[in-house]
Amino acid sequence: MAESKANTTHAADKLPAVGFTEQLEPEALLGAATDTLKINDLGSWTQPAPGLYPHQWLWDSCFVAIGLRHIDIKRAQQELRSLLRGQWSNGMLPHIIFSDQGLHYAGRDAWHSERHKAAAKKVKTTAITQPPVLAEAVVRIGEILDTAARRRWYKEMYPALVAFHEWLYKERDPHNEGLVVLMHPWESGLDDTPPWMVALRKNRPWWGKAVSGAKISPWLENRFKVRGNVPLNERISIVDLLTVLHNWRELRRCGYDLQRVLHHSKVPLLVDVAFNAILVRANTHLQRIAEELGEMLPVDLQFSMQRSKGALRTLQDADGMFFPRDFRTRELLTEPSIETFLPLYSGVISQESADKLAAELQNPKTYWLKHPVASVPRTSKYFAANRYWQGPMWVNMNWFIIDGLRQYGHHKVADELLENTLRTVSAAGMYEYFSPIDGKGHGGAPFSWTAALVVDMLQGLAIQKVSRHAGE
Ligand code: 2M8
Repeated sequence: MAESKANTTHAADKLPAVGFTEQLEPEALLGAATDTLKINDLGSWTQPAPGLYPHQWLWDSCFVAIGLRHIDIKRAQQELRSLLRGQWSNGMLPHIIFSDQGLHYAGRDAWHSERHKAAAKKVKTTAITQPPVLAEAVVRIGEILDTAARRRWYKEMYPALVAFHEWLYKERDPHNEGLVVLMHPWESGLDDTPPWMVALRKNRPWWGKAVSGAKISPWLENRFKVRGNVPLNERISIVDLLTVLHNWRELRRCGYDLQRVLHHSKVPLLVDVAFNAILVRANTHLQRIAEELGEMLPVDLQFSMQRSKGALRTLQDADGMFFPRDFRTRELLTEPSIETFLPLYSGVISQESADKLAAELQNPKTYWLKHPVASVPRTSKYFAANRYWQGPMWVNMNWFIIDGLRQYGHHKVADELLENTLRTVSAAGMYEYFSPIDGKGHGGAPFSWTAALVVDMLQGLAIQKVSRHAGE
């Protein structure tokens, strides 16, 4: 207990000052967000949070670039360029590029990526990926460049994007369904979200229960440094963590090859909702980039992209909610989570589906708590207000949902969510995640994607005010 108290103070000490009031003070908030991005800037890329996440993560850097473009467009471009250092020759963009400094339990030497012939040569990386937000970040930067600079920018990023999207379909869509399959919860980015935990627990190693004994756990927790400075009850439990690590070991044994994993391991393989919804939207962006460059996307890729649009609907149940699917059994994993709302962002579901999602989103008993959106509904047995991906509000999820709501004309809810998110961060500071009940910040701090997306949302707020004013 004493440890978590001390650690909370330590994290808060590092936070750039904000108003820390319930009032939204845009200038103070912008200042704190900008300071955070500076503190976490390691030259050509940005660490998610000091201590806890000392390396470069794939989707974190994309979010960082989306915010940074408003502050320093060249540095934002650099953030994305630095991601390409890690790209494998088969097109895969790894979920982490390791720095030489700092420890993380997904340790840099344990992946044995270098044994893979396609692995990046100059940097150490993991051998799995993360949600494909890159095309979104490239286009958001493109939006504020003049035409000539945008074309140059698109031309530079286009080959890497095409290679990444081609890899996703070639490697991870073996049945040509238009949906890609994930081999590990870290690929989803929503690490210990209930559907993944349910699936993983089915593949818990025989020794899994034994290590839940109280005596061995503190040693293990220390060994893996999984929680950094964050209170223990806010992170994944040690038993679940060991199961995650066990599944990672299985992947390593199979050389991270989907076919081998399918035939030689029981590792859960999930067709994830959020990942695929993000991919569908990324495809739309990639298409737009290709058109602007006058390029033809590879034909196979075009077919896959087209298939994806309709395929997303196969993850929907009779009530209109979306769930990940077990790749082997084809059954939906009906444990509810925030993933259900990501198809709004994809932009390819029907208006009727979108309206159903918007209604569920605003349910005050489930997701729309005082500080929405809860990452797991309050009615779920997994709900824990402060445990990461099992209840807290995350700024990146809100950012996707706001965008999606606007695509389907739900501007009032989108406006409300935007203001509520900014007010929550303004009161709490630049934390990794926030209790949806009392708005307090938790996890790593100061946290980069919170800061970057706050910068982007503040722009959105300004635009919203201007257009409201014009409409009056
Ligand atoms: C969390 O994931 C890492 C492993 O990749 C961890 O739990 O240590 C997730 O929230 C993930 O989405 C995020 O990219 C990463 C860094 O912020 O942290």
